[in-house]
This record gives sequence, C-alpha cells and structure tokens, in this order.
Amino acid sequence: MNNFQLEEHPHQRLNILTGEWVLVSPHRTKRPWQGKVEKVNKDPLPTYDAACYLCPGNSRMGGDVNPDYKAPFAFTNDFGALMADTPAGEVLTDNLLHARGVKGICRVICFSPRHDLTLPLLETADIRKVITLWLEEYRQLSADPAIKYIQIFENKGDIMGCSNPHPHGQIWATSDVPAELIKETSHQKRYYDATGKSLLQSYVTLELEKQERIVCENEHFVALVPFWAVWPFETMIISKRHVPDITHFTEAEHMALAEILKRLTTKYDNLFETSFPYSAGMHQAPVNDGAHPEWHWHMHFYPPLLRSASVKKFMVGYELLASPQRDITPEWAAKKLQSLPEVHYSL
Ligand code: H2U
Ligand code: ZN
Repeated sequence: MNNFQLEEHPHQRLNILTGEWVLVSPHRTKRPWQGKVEKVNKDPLPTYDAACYLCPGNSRMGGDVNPDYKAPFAFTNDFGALMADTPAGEVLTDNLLHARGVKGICRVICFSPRHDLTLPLLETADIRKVITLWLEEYRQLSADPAIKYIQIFENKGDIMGCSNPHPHGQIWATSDVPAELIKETSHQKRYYDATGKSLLQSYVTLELEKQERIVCENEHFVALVPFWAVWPFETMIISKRHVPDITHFTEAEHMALAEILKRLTTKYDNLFETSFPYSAGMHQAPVNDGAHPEWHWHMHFYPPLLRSASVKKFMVGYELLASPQRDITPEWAAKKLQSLPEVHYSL
C-alpha cells in the first residue's frame, strides 16, 4: 500500500548538517525541460580596467594603491563589516534585548591580476595559487586567539550583490562562531559522538555508492548536489578524506581541489552559457576552540539561477515564512550538471 516515491510525491528532505527540512515538489516538473538558453549578451571584459579598484596598480576607494601584483593578492577590506578593535561588551535587558560585541577582520582576495578571469577561466595551476593564499590567510587569521571562526567565501555576479566583476572573494574572521556553523558543528558532533565516524564521510560513501547526485569527482574530492539541496543547482564539494580544515590538505589535495573547482564552475557556466552567479564558501572547524574531530571540511555553492541566465529562483512567500521549497529534484539537477561539458563554452 505504500506507494510513496521521491520522484512523484511532495515530500520533505532533511539537511543532516543543519537539521532543517526542505519541501520538494517533484510533480511540478513533470512538464518537459523548459530551460531555454537565453544568452545574456555581455561584451567580454577587458583584461585590465583602469576604473576597477581591484586591478593591479589601481587606487582603491579608501585611498590605498594596489601593488602591481602578479599572483593572487589579499588586502584588508576598506569598508569591512567588522573591526579588529571592537571592545568586548554585552547588553542584556530583561532577557528580551540581547546584544554582544563582535570583533573581527574582513579581507578581500583578488583571485588573479586579470580583470576578466573568473575561476572557471583560470588555469588549474592558478586556482591552486588562490588555494595557497586562502591557506596563508587562514593561518595568519587563526594566529589571533580571539578569532574563533574564519569564513572564506565568494559572491559572484551582480545578481548576488557583487559589485565588481574582477574575480575576487572575501574572508571574514570573527570572535564568535556564526549561526550556520553552530548548527553544522552540533549535527556533526552528535553523529561523531554516536558512531565515531564523520557524518560527511558516511554521507559521501553512500552518495558514491548510489551515483544519483554526483556531479563530478577526482581522487580527493566529490562535487554533488546534496540530497537536501534548497537552491535549484546547489552543490557541495566534499573532501574524500576526513579533515577538519584546509590546513590538513596535502599538496596533492590542493591540486585536486583546484581541479574540481575548475570543473564544477565550468559546468556551471556551461549550464546557461553565462558567467554563472553564486555565493560559495568553505565550511570548516572553528579555530582556537579546542579539538573538533567531528568536523569535515566542505564547500557549499548556492547559485540563484533556475531556468536561464536571466530567470532566478525567488526565495519568497512560503520559503521566507515557512520552509524552503524546490521543484526540480536534486537528482535531476545533478544529472543535468553531470552531463555538461567540462570545457568552457566561451573557448
Ligand atoms: P563584493 O564581493 O560584495 O563585491 O565585495 C567587494 C568588497 O570590496 C566589498 O566588501 C570592498 C567592499 O567593501 N572594497 C574595498 O575594500 N575597497 C575598495 O576600494 C572598494 C571595495
Ligand atoms: Zn579589475
């Protein structure tokens, strides 16, 4: 009598990292693929833009001048959301009004001196240089015992609120562990305490067995659409080895991470033949916070596009008020991404 099928019936899926549920409505996509490719015709970017505040040798708004950098370059955000010298303090009124000081530092990471080369267009060896810089930044920022978490991320595309096409990412290091990381820590810890295993290790093993949501993989990393994905083409990159943070990766893993980043972002660009927008970032163990053997390094990609270069998914109404919801299934999205070429459409 139990005819329930994931491909047919509305259902909820559990995000095992956060404990949150997403509503999946697969019956709404019974209609054929309507993903008409609407090319957003944009002139190609110049290799150097005199008006860009991230290009080598140019002045930034804060007055500093960028060096004539040849490799990935980091600087402290001139308009950072956090300040290194915020005094410690807390406000608590009648257990109703609660505020506390946060100190931190915001860094901007230019991926390349070239104004026009996004991650999928960089050579793998050059993406690897970005990884090396992420690692150096991570080490330096975690040397301050007051820093408890380091968020490495990229906002790509104006649709994601990114103001400048020059390929760059950001790092925010904070004196507290942010909410998303508290959730992921507690769910990984619960699993680790109960089984002695990494939650994502078990998850990746299962996904590799099932082969239903894998986008691509190499020797050290898997890119997949998580079973609980909220965004239409949301993906994760998960290391095959259980390591808590970027500092544990070997040279071979750095190279493999660069390789899978290039492949995944190339597939993304090829999906709608556009420079594919997303917010992406690494999640890893908190720093200066004791041992976190439960933590398993991974990256999330949250892309907003749904059907074409110009049609995005809106997180509104029910999603804002009640629960996130999606129509196309994660399995369908994974097959689509898996089938796309790994050579960039513009080449
Ligand atoms: P986006 O990735 O959101 O576009 O952010 C770029 C950052 O660069 C943004 O946080 C900083 C902004 O504060 N910025 C500088 O630090 N100096 C500048 O001269 C312009 C922008
Ligand atoms: Zn530039």
